[in-house]
Amino acid sequence: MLTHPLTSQPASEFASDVRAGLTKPQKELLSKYLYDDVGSALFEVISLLPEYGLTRADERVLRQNAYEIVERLPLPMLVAELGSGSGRKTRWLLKALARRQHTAYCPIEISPTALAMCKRELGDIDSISIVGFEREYLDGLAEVTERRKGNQHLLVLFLGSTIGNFDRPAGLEFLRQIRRTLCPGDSLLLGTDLLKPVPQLIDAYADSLGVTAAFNLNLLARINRELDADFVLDQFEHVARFNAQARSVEMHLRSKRTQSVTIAAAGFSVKFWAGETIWTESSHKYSREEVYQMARDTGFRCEAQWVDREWPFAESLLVAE
Ligand code: AVJ
Repeated sequence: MLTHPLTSQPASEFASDVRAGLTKPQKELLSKYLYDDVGSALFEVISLLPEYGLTRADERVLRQNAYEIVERLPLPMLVAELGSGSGRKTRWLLKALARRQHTAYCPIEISPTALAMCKRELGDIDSISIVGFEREYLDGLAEVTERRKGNQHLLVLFLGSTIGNFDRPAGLEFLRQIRRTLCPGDSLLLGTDLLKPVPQLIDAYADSLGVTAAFNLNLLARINRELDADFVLDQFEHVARFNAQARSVEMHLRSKRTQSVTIAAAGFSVKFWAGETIWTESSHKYSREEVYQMARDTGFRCEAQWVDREWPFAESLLVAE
């Protein structure tokens, strides 16, 4: 609820997004803002936790099937990656590709820190040249397609089940937008976390060490740091819940009591009731068949799928029709 009139214009897109999100009936903050330097570092730790098998499964499927995946791709090929993160799991694919051709690899990443990390992590692979793009996904992808030479095919990597942060309609729309930037015969390697028992899903997003809680609360700390706000962190608690209808795990921050917070650099104050939550992220979970259907619905054909047995996670090769 808005309790004070606007005192100044929002200074930045972050400020205006925070204001828009916290004035909705279900308060929300966009999950992309979880990934400042602190948040990105905390996510790296999450990916090491026993309860959170997603990232390790992703890397394992890619490592174990890298040659088979690469064999299916038409050469010569230019590789773009949406949200490279640290770049660790991409290493196996690039090494397999490098045996077949000299490859230009274009990570697209809004975080300059992640981009630098990725270049450091992958810079040592022979026959790979890295050209980073500090851009939003679709803007970066449009720029990469402009660099494509005559007969080069494009391979887009969208790993880590990042698509799961979109709700289902938005995920489909995003795949359509990717498809529009591609030519027939180009491909998209899509990583999706698969449905699993609810207690296992909840543990993955409410780990016993509290790292995911810190990752979530860091969003409030970030607003304090960057927007001169006065969130008292221990007056909020991390909540992970399964939304059965959406088939997603939702993260929220729950206000422990009635309180008011001022976000000075965004020019507003906001009231919370005891128990009221801010929704900060959804991670949608899929079935193998659903990915085939999503491909068909968005102008692709799912040509092959590889699944990790330890932690159900699928890598799907979508070819643009
Ligand atoms: C990196 C977006 C796939 O949704 O599982 C991890 C982020 N959030 N723990 C996910 C995350 C909480 C993660 N993605």
